[in-house]
Amino acid sequence: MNGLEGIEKTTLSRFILDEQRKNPAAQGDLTLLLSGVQTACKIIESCVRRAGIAQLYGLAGSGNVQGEDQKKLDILANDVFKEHVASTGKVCIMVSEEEDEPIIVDNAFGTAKYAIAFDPLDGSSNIDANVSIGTIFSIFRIPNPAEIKTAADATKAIMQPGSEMVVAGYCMFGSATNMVLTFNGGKVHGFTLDNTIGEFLMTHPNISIPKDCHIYSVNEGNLILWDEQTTTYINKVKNPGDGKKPYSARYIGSMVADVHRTLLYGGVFMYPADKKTANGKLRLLYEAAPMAMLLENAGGAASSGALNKRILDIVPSSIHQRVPVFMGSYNDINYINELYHPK
Ligand code: AHM
Ligand code: MG
Repeated sequence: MNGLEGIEKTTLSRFILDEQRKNPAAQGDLTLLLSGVQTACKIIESCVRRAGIAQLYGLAGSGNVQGEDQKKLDILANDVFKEHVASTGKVCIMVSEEEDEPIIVDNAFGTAKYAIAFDPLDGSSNIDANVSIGTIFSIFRIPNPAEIKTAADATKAIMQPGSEMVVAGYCMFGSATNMVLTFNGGKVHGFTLDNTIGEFLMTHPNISIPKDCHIYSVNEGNLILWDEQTTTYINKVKNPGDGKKPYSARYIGSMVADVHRTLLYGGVFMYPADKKTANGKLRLLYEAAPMAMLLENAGGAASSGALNKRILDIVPSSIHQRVPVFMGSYNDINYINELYHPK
């Protein structure tokens, strides 16, 4: 007995190093890149926690490419993420929700093996109310790093379907700070930031989503705009008939928080296409695809509904492309797919 029993020993850094050691050919580039991501998330968490005191709430007075108002924290998080990821020298291109054009890191052309897409602070509408928000990221491998010579080459290299992603993850700033990530084909692990030592510790190893669960999560204020299939599904879960218990509604309006709950408790999170938004609201490269990989690797499913594709199979046609999103417990997503595409 040395008094350390019961204290989790697996830090996020150690876990990532262990993953690197599984591949004898690995040269540590991804490890370094993830360490940049980790540092960025710790700094963003500190800014989020201090926002009220440091007068970081409110609008910055600008708008982003999606035509949405930018908050001061949106801009700060974007700057922090870019700085700490680009300085690793391991990415030649970054795509951010906050920037119209791809962010080109030309001093890493020819050598950087990776590309990253991110939403620096998702759930912006919740920032000023101190409701959970988070950072989402997806990392892709550059197919031929030596051939990247121009911005156009780098942009082409990141336009990959989610199924090619190397790592998907998010960091949620809630009552605690959780980093949840998965390597392609691997398990999903959750880490909690221990502020007393400044490290993420593994608290949720091998997350597995329940196959069924009675929770639905959607902005029901859009109901009159939905298509027949989405309407049928929601009516069914609210009125299952045969004396069955109706589902409970839970909607935070921060994808990170709604997906985090879905991973842990099960259920369905959705942002469908509707009569106003032909492809829904959520962006493929840095919202839908990374969350889809996390859900699938945890045993769930993620569908684009009417597009008749797994979200992970969609090849992006533009960096800010939107897609309809239905993700969560396997059996429910299967049922939604059957509604869209009856056999
Ligand atoms: P954001 O990236 O500008 O914050 O927008 C994305 C967010 C998601 O976190 C959330 O699921 C959705 O928008 C909520 O949208 P709505 O307010 O229409 O329900
Ligand atoms: Mg977002």
